[in-house]
Amino acid sequence: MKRIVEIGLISLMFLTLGAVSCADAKIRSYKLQVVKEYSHDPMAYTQGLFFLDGDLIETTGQFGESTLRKVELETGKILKRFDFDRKYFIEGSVALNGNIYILTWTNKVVFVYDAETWEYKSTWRYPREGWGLTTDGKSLIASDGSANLYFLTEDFKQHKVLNVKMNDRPVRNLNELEWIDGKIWANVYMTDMIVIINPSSGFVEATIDCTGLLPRHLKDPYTDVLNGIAYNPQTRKIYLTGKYWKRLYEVKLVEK
Ligand SMILES: [Ca+2]
Repeated sequence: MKRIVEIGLISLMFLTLGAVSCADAKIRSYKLQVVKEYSHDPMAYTQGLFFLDGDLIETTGQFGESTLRKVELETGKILKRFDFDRKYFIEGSVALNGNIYILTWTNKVVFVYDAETWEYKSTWRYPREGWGLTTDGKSLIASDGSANLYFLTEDFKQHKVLNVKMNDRPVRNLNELEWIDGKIWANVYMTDMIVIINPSSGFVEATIDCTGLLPRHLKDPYTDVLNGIAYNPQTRKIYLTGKYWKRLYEVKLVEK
């Protein structure tokens, strides 16, 4: 009898666990509606994209091509540009509390610049590869190409690791990030998919199919993957682009 009760309890535990792990079962599917298109520098290997007080800020990667730039949205013109030493491969970036934080891919350092003047402030050691970076307004949130997101203080002390899952499976290759209305949006490297992640549970709540966003006639042999999500909280508009893309798009989500 005791054994039956135990088995019953164990079954109940599994059922409960199952119920929790299936909390992401209803994953919404979106496609894109392009609202407006803008020029984007086809020499920009986009790694970080965000708005700071209405200005579009971008960081670009590759050794010898790594930059921090302020871009005029309407024209794609580079209004301000800082070139990094060719030994650095720059990755994701974000602004928080008056600073711009910039990851490097494999250099194992993070740079901090004054958000207004771009005056250099500090370099921090960083233990892992840098990929994407965003913020919830309190923590820096970084990806490293795995299925983990790392929550960090402004002096790069890690205080939380979020495992991102979809249908109980880890979502690897999380790349450029953006915090939009309490959720984390992430490019998934080498795909046309963006996932919308619950920052508490790590569950993917929705996927966005971005297939065909950049039309074939705007592609050339250098055109690389979809990467770069920026949200302007002042206008509540969302922008997407890709590495070496000739266009940047304002988009809206449409339920599939
Ligand atoms: Ca971003």
